[in-house]
Amino acid sequence: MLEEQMVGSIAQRIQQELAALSHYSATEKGVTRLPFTKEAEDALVCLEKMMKETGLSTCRDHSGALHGFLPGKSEKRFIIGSHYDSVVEGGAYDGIAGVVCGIEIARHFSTDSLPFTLEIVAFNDEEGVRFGGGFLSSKALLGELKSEELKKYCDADGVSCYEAMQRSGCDPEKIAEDVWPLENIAGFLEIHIEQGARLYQSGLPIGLVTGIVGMRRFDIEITGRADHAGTTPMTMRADALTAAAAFILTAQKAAAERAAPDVVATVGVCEVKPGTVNTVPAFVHLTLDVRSLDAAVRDEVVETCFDALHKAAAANDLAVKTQEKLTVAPVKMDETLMARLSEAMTEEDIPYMALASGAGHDALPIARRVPAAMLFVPSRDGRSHCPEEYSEPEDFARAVRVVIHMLEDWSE
Ligand code: HGY
Ligand code: MN
Ligand code: MN
Repeated sequence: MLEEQMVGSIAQRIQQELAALSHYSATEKGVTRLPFTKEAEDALVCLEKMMKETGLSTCRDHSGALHGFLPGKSEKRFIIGSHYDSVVEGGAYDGIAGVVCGIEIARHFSTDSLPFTLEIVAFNDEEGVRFGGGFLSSKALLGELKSEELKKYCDADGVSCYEAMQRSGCDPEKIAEDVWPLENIAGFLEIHIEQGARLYQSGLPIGLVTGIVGMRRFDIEITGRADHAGTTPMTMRADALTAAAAFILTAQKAAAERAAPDVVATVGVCEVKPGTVNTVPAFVHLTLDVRSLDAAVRDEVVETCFDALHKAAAANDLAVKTQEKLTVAPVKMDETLMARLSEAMTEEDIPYMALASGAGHDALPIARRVPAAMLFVPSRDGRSHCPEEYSEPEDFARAVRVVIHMLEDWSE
């Protein structure tokens, strides 16, 4: 059991470290730390230094993830981690706070004090914001990524993930060398901000995650014809934005009418070309992100969206090209790990609530392959993926305290 004073110093250190890490950003407003960029590299160097100062041996893998190891009494591994990349103008806590908490947990133990090797991981490109996929490191470590695929994912400048990896000194042809020994993993744990308002509104300091939504993400290109806005009659247009508008409104309606908080659909990107006030839109690039705890419901919403798109395209003489960038099934978290965490919270007299995650996390692909659990800390006003994102350092320290308690009590 950690004394209050110790928890206070953990909270203070976490706050200082996250403040320092938030400066590794391409934007003044919020945090922008996209994969294989200078700011990502600078953050990784800082995390590497923190790991080494905590007594961990460190190494990087070919996906750009950083690993810290504390040897234990067996070759079995217990892995704690989260991602260090961010969205554009996001917050200072999403992902990277889970890495800092992992390092704090490791700091509490010494070599050979635990029944397994403790591995702390900073995953790369969980968000998929730059190249459109997501879960790059976690899928690579699970052996679920082929280097060929990385050539298909390109950023707005047409740079593929494959090329960006090479430019930053990673070798995409070697990602298969990094695959975890899955049969040797005792468990995976991710501490993360909730990024929603349920926990914050409950007033409770910790959330025990029961499951994570399944996701499907698409890139959509609609091609019509550029024409003069003044001289082209409405009946003679091939206006790409009309089909985009039908698609966007259908996505919003198809998810909202399910009236379930886990069923969501988002068109986050809408680029119109040539994008001038007096030209009929010739081209629109959209993205679609659909989620649900129920894969069948998720798929129904996707189908409804594309039915509407193809109907509008046919009625307006438009061509449609779609690429599915991410398909990941919903998962339930591991009951045994959840029970261990629940016991630790009871013994530490920390109240908590059980809830599902509407956000995706590296635990999402991982939980399908190894026993995985997540602890949430509240996001102030439920805000995330924006500069307003904030969580209390004391809440992170409580989550660290729970995991330390669980690991100290761990007997096979
Ligand atoms: O999109 C998500 O839910 C996560 O932030 N990657
Ligand atoms: Mn995120
Ligand atoms: Mn995240």
